[in-house]
Amino acid sequence: MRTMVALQHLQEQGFALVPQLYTLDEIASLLSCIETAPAASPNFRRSQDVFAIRNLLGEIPALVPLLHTVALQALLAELFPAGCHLTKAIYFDKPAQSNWLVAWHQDLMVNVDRRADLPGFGPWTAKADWVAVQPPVAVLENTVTIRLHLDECDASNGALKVVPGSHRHGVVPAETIASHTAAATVCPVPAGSAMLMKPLLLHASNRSTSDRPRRVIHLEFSAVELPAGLAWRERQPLGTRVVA
Ligand SMILES: O=C(O)CCC(=O)C(=O)O
Repeated sequence: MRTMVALQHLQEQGFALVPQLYTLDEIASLLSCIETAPAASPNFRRSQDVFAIRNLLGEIPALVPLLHTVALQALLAELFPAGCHLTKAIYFDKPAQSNWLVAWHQDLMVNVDRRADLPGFGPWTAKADWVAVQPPVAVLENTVTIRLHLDECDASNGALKVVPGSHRHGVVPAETIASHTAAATVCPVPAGSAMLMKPLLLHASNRSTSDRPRRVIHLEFSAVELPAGLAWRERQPLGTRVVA
């Protein structure tokens, strides 16, 4: 019932809170796994204002069994009754007093394994060995992001701000984004809880004015198979339903 209310809010507003998706013991295990991982790869980026790990599950495979709890599987089964897969995983910390702010945007790009000229796909970007592309809107509409909060998060330590319902406007031209943001709301999330989000939802976050960190595991799931010749760069079968 609790999940049904969250799913309805996700469909209508583009975001939803799922309280206590993970226990505090599970959160402690996830944090310990991240903190003890060797950090030599270029996918680890640490500065005074942000600590991020790209391709999180490729970099730290030991996180997979810790994340793939019965509660996560049950949530994914409700979100994607016919099954899904993970398409992207990032860890980021906005440390205490971080100056890192994120301007209003939608998450329009997905990471893929190569560049391929396909109808509806583009623009493309390539950085080092990473290729990203804006897929057709139907792909973005099928995607759900689960932001698992490892710390209590409120406006003071950079909680996400969102524009409710903005995911229903398709790709919003950059020059009109400002006309939507008067309706923004802040999304506080307790530790162990998750914020669900549609990638087309307009979102942003402020600098931290707090002495508390704001650590998040950001997971994207989709049921979409990309056209032949293109594959999700980080695809993992994490979302597949476990048949008893
Ligand atoms: O966590 C944040 O503060 C912003 C993250 C974000 O904008 C994103 O994941 O697209």
